[in-house]
Amino acid sequence: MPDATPLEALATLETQGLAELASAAAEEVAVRAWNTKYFGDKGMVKAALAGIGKVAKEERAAYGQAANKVKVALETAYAVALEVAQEAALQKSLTTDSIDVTLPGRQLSPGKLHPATQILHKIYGIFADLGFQVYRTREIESDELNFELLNMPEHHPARDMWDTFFTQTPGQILRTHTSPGQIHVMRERCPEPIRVILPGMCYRNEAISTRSEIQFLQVEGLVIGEGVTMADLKGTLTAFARRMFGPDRQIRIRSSYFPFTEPSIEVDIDWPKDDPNRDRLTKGTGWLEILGAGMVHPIVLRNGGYDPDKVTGFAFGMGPQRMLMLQHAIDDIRLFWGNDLRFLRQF
Ligand code: FA5
Repeated sequence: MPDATPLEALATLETQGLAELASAAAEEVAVRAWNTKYFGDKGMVKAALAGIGKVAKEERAAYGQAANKVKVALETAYAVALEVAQEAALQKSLTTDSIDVTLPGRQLSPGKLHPATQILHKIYGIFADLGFQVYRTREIESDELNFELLNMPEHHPARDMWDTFFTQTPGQILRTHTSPGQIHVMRERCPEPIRVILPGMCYRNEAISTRSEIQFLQVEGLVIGEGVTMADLKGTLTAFARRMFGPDRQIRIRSSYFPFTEPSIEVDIDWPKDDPNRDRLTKGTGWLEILGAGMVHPIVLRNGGYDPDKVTGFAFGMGPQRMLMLQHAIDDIRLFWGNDLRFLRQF
């Protein structure tokens, strides 16, 4: 008998393939094995398609078309056979397998708010009671608002206090603190009085350490109105510290420097004398810094649209994560964004 022509060989491949698939019956494993034999890397269909190179030139077009038809026919048959086999397996398991209804159900683990969100909510609650609204502003900020309008012109040495991430758009940066929000809210509300907190994420190009992250939360506060004084700032912060850390807490005010407040202060809180961690947390002083603050600089008031001869204001900026670290003796700020459930589940 003469050798089969290439076209005859294709026809045989198709009949043989269909017959073998039929005999794989409704068994998923057998059907998949068939697929490997015909469509695997070294499968027969692939070999037949590659065989076109050995076919005489004038027959190539016809061969190619026929080979593709065989491929499609076998693929279609496989898809049907697989579905039939899977359905048969399902029916079999439904009729013969039993379900153990006495097995205990899987425990659902309810989600919780992230500890950083929890402390933010606590801070919002305290300031809401003091009559503050929450005001949100953008995280990608202009150099103008982040620095310039806060009394830090280009080349001002105070800019060194905030190592900055720049974007590829000139003049657009990731905000290094929540203070540019002061300008946004002033320009929106002027000439009305203001009493807001501005929470949100800040970014600094700093070396990451146990106390410093490149991405961290701040809560800014801003109050503007007629006759607002340093005594109001002190009273507000004392009320906040007592609600946050306990009714007997004292605050201590030290003079400091920020270009956008004058005078500027830093605020420490006294640590309970009976806490064994007191020395470690306060470096032996008994006091711990929780925020920076001051009376809004007249230049900043003017940049916000207010007349510094008519109104005054105070502002403060705190780090909620550092406060949470203090309260729970968390010794590494990197735990916050580490996504380790063993840490997060404790809150
Ligand atoms: C400021 O950012 C000022 N804008 C605060 C301010 C606002 C002063 C309004 C006056 C008026 P400072 O760089 O100190 O200040 O940051 C404030 C707080 O943010 C710090 O006390 C600290 O709690 C937190 N903080 C700063 N850098 C980091 C960091 N890398 N990681 C975590 N928290 C940080």
